[in-house]
Amino acid sequence: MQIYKVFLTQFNKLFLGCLLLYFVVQICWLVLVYHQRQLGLDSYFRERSRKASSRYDSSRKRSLNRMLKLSSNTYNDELLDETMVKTLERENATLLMLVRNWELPGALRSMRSLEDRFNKDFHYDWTFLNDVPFDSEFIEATTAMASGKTQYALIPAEDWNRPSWINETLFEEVLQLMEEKNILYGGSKSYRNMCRFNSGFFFRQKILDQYDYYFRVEPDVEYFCDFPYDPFKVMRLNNKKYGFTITMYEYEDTIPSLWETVEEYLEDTDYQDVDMENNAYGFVSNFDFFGKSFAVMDSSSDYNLCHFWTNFEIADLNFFRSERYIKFFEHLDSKGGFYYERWGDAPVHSIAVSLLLNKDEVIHFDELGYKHMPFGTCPSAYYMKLQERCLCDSNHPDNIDLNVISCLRRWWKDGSGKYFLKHDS
Ligand SMILES: Nc1nc2c(ncn2[C@@H]2O[C@H](COP(=O)(O)OP(=O)(O)OP(=O)(O)O)[C@@H](O)[C@H]2O)c(=O)[nH]1
Ligand SMILES: *[C@@H]1O[C@H](CO)[C@@H](O)[C@H](O)[C@H]1NC(C)=O
Ligand SMILES: *[C@@H]1O[C@H](CO)[C@@H](O)[C@H](O)[C@H]1NC(C)=O
Ligand SMILES: [Mg+2]
Repeated sequence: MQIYKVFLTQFNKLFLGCLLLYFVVQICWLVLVYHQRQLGLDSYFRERSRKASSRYDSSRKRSLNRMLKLSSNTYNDELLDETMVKTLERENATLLMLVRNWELPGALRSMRSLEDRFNKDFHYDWTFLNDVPFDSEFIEATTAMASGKTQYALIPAEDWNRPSWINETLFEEVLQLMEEKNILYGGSKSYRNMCRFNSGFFFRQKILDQYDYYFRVEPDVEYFCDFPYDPFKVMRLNNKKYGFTITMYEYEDTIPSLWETVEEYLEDTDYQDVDMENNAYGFVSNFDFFGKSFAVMDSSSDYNLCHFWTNFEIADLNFFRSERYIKFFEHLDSKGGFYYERWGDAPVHSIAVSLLLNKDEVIHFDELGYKHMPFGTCPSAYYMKLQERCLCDSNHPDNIDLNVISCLRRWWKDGSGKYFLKHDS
């Protein structure tokens, strides 16, 4: 009996010992396997990480690798050809800023950005316009900031002020009404002068007679990337008359009767100046759904409210100087809508461009990142952004291009658009 008990406890001990040993071995095994796997994963990720971090070396060392093919979201690869890139010979052109003295800090910021990104290599003239004389501080600081010649001109009062035939009683009523309706700049008199000036008079300033092209610059804008080319040269060599970077819908409240005035102009002139076959009429008049997004703006006219954002504008002065543009402007001006409503130069330029030009004479500068509060555009081509030292995020919500309020996809479709969209639908 005794022996039997001893045997049993001994057996139990042995059994428990074995069990313990088994578990210990098992755990060690698991730890070992897990550790091995970790080691494997670590080296896997280390390798991945090493690859990723050296993946773009070739484009970083861009001076060693000029032949690199840039991926681009442009639809005209020739723009990035060597001949178009950085030929330093200047075109007949000026950088142009309408600006007030007190906007000096913003003017300097814009100048610094454009000089760094483009003009430091070219030294194009800067032309400044103002409805009052520029003060010496403004002249001194902007001249110091410019890499090219600077010149300053005073706008003649008759090109700036409200014409005497505007009904002052009606005008004051309208101002108050629009102010109450909280329409952007609805209560501002000077803003209206500015819009009318930019629509019908800037290109008639004597100081611009000596140029063919201008590049409009506003205070407090930013250019996100190095310019891969001289846009003026691109314009001339490709026979472009108007260039833009951002396009979007306009607030209808500012232009209730603009479109009917345009239609009246078309009838009055018997469509003689417009080539409905080849112009971009569809860009401003099509309402069809496009892609997944809807037009966010409701329009009560046949104008879909699309316009080029004119705070950025590179264009041929001869287009605006042309008889047909002047006729178009005078017709609009005679209705008083610049004052009785608040017609902006953006819809006015855009409608004129879409009617009077061939759509292939308009260029979307796809590669030029640009920001004017509150919107910007950033090239989506990854390698191009590296190459052109872009400081922007194409996936950021501020990037307007694929936003519902942008008209860019309409431009691709109804303007001189993306090739595959024009031909595959
Ligand atoms: N000389 C002068 N320039 C003006 C006047 N009003 C506007 N400008 C300029 O005209 C351009 C457009 O005016 P902005 O005030 O920028 O108008 P906006 O771009 O529609 O609106 P924000 O930039 O959002 O204020 C800018 O270059 C201004 O400096 C003015 O009364 N006199
Ligand atoms: C000016 O507008 C007011 C208000 O609409 C109107 O009563 C007046 O007759 C107009 N004057 C002229 C000369 O048209
Ligand atoms: C530049 O363009 C203007 C306006 O078209 C013209 O008068 C002038 O002669 C041109 N200058 C040069 C150097 O071609
Ligand atoms: Mg502005």
